[in-house]
Amino acid sequence: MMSSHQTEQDLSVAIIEKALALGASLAGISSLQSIRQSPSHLYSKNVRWPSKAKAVIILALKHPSTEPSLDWWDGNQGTAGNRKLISITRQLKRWLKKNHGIVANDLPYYIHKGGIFLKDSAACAAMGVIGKNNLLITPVYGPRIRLRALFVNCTLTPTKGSKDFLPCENCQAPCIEACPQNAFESGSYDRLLCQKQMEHDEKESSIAKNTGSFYLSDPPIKYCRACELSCPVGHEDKDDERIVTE
Ligand code: B12
Repeated sequence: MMSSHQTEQDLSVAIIEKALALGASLAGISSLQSIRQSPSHLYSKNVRWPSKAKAVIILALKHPSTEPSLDWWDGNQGTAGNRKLISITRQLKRWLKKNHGIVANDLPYYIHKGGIFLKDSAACAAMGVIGKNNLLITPVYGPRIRLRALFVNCTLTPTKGSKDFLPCENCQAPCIEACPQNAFESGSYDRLLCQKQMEHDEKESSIAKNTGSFYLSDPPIKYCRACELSCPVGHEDKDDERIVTE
């Protein structure tokens, strides 16, 4: 557990620094209470909350357009980007236990397997805001990041971001125009239309194989990223930037 001379804030800063040192592009912390109150968690009652969980650490990995293969779905733990995130969360989990006696649970991607809604969680940790494209937009990488999270059994100091970050306010929203299915035509995101595109992408990738399953996919599925890659926010090659706790 926390040593007597280490404050909760010191520990929280140390955790963020460790996550970045392990290869996360961004890291944030939120209380479980804030995440429970976020729109997707209020809307869906299917999330399983471990009884001892008190805070959530959220990690982001940049997925720049220059490295498209990070996002290709081959079914082996999803994508190469997700494998990297899994590796970082596992190392962070071991470090938390060994150095601080903190028990952490690495959360799965899907809600029905015990995961949480990651965009809402990252927004609660002030890592970015939900944009017109319905994605988490971060100041440094725009929406071109992927997320993963850990529950921990102790309270931590939530990360804070700038309240002035309003990336969609004066934007002409090229994301809306870019969608091949016009999923934003009604003024908000239409999940069914987006899913139609995903099914199209799966068929495209499965032409050369016949496994009968999309979960192990060779060649990999190259899911549409139009609403993400058209977003002008953030820079592809900018150095990693940390979020500070106050
Ligand atoms: C199921 C799922 C899908 C489904 C359905 C998506 C949906 N939005 O319903 C399909 C397959 C269609 C899909 C598509 C895509 N997905 Co997806 N998907 C998920 C998954 C597993 C759960 C999302 C979900 O069901 N949300 C619940 C629904 C009801 O809510 P929602 O549409 O997200 O809208 C909520 C938020 O916007 C929130 N909200 C709005 N304003 C605010 C403000 C604040 C302050 C807060 C806190 C919340 C908030 O309230 C809304 C209603 O609940 C997550 C991973 C995870 N565990 O979270 C990834 C995830 C959201 N997907 C992701 C991505 C990248 C994509 C795609 C670009 C495809 C791709 N190449 O990967 C598209 C983009 C779609 C889009 N523009 O939204 C990333 C998002 C990264 C980011 N920068 O935000 C995630 C987090 C996965 C990851 N690996 O990191 N996805």
